[in-house]
Amino acid sequence: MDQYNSEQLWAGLNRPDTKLPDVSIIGIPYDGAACYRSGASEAPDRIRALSVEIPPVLETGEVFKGLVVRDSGNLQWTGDFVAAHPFIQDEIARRVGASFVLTLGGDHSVSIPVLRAINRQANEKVGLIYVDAHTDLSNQFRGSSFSNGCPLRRAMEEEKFSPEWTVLVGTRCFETEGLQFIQDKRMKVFPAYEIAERGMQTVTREITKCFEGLSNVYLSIDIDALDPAFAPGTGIPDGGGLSTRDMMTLIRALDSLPVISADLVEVSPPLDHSDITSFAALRIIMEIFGLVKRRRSLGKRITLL
Ligand SMILES: [Mn+2]
Repeated sequence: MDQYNSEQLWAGLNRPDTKLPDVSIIGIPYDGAACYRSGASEAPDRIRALSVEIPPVLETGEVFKGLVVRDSGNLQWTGDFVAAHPFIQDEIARRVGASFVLTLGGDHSVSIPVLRAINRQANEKVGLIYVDAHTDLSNQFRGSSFSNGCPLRRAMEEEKFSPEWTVLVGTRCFETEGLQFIQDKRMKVFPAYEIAERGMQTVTREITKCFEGLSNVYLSIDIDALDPAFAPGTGIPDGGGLSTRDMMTLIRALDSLPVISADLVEVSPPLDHSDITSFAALRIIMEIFGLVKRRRSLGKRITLL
C-alpha cells in the first residue's frame, strides 16, 4: 500500500474529521457476486491511493475550493455479504440525508443494499440513471438473486424506484430476460450505438427531460459502460462502449437534476493495465465532485429528499 496522509486523498479534499461533508465516500470491497472475473474488491483502495496524485481542479479550470469530502474508508463485515445487506443498508441510510453519498464498489451487486437504503430513506420517488454495458435485469443469475446481473431488477422492486423513472445509458449487451423486461415495462434506453450516432450532449438533454419534476435522482455507474479501450480493467470488457469523454459530458450536463447520490462499480485493479481503468474512474469521480460543487454553489439540494 502506498503511503499517504489521509488529507491528501481525493485531490487533497478529504477531511476525515469533518462532521458535515458535502460528499461522503464509502467503499464496499466485495466481488463475490461477479458472474465472470472478479478483482473489483480491490477497487476502493486502489482508486483511493491514486487519488492523491491528482489536482483539485477540473479540466474546465473549475477549482474545488470549499468542497468538503469525507472518506469513511471501507465497510467491514464478517461472513456472507447478502446476510450483511441490512448492515450495509444502515450505513448508507444514515449518511444520505446529510451528504451526497458516493459508494465505491465492488461488483455491481453492492448497489442492491445501497439502493434499498435510498428507497428506505426517500420520501419521494427516485429517478435512476443506470450507466452500464449490461441491463442487469435478470431476476436470477446462476441461481442467485443477488448476482451482479441482478441489481437493476432488484431496484425495480423497491417502492420509490420504478421502470418509468429509470433510464439505461450505454447499454449494448441485452440478455433475453433483460430485453423482455425493458420491452414489457417500456423502459427508456439510450444504447451505446445511439450515443455514438447522436452524440452524448444531445442524448443527455433527453435524459434530463425524462426526470423533470422529480425530487431525487440516483446515478449508478458501472465502469464497463466505457469501451475496453478506455477501461480494460473490469470483469466483462464489452466492445463498442462509451468513451471517458462521453461519460464526462453526461455527468457535467446533469446540473439541472437533483442528483443526490451515486455509485461507481466494477473497476478491477488486478485486471487493469497501468491503472488506466482506475484513473478513468478518478476522472468520473472528479466530475461527480464538480456536479455536487456546482449544485451546492447554486444553493441547490445535494441530499436525499
Ligand atoms: Mn452492472
